[in-house]
Amino acid sequence: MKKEMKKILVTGSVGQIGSELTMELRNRYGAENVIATGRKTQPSEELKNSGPFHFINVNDINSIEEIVKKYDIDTVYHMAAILSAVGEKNPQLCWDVNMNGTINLLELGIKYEMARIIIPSSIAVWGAGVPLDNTPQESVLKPSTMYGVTKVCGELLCDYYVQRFGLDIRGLRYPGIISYETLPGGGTTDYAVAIYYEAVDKGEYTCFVKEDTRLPMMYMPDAIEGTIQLAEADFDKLIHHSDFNHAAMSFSVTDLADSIRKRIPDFKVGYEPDYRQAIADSWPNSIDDSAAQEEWGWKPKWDLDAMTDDMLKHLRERKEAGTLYR
Ligand code: AKB
Repeated sequence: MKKEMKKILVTGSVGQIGSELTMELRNRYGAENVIATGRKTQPSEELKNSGPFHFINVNDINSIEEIVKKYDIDTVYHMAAILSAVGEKNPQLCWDVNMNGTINLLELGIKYEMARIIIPSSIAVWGAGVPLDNTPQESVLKPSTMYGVTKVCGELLCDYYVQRFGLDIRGLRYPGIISYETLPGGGTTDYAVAIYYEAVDKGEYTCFVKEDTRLPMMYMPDAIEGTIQLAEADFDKLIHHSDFNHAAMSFSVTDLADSIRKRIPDFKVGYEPDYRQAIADSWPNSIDDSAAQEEWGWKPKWDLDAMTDDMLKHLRERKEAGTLYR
């Protein structure tokens, strides 16, 4: 029988996705029922004042367990992770946070008989040996980054806990996520967010990957909707669990710059590729998410031009208010 999700813990709630996901979960399930947590970064006033917030360290199982017991947590959205670019600067930290954080939550999931645990994966699971266009759900997983290694291990670990212990765990492979509320922290796809901020702020941007770099991307409202939709899907209809390809759009930096230039004609982009180019080159151009469509009805709403209109509208408002970078 499907267990109810009544008290939700969000790890990484101060991060790019976690901050918006927490606010949406509070809207849907009630602010007092969504416990936001972070490691060190101060939460925004909105996050702090709209419901419970605590500092925890996902590597320290006791610090998570304290919150699980205090609030009688039955559902976890585990958003805390070290992303690809920071992970390449500090691979051991990446392994430590991503793997130990994950297994700690899975163990608490068993101990407290949790209803559901949502643990995102990423397009970083791929590396050499896959078709770069429309990469299939079932494909060789040979990542070339530590972040990718932890995401492949995380998917396998979650599926093991589903089969071995009957835990209800779900996860999706996020593409690059673009948003205007909270800046991303240390990923390779961060250029697709920075370009909008710099277009509004300075009218020019120097990109750290080449103009023909093409990656799967998604606008934040789709990412939030998809994540909650998967969490609420009927478990009996799921064939996959922790590794759903999750797609919306795919574009090169040139396509992105052109979309901005339609609205800011003088916008200039320069290119100075760095170590992140090799990471981007190891990932697919686009991915096939038919399993997500078939098993839980996934359908994105946002395309590149609609996203550009919305991003520029919000960032211009913020610039006028003097809070562009907050
Ligand atoms: C990153 O670039 O590391 C992340 C991701 C694609 O998972 N945004």
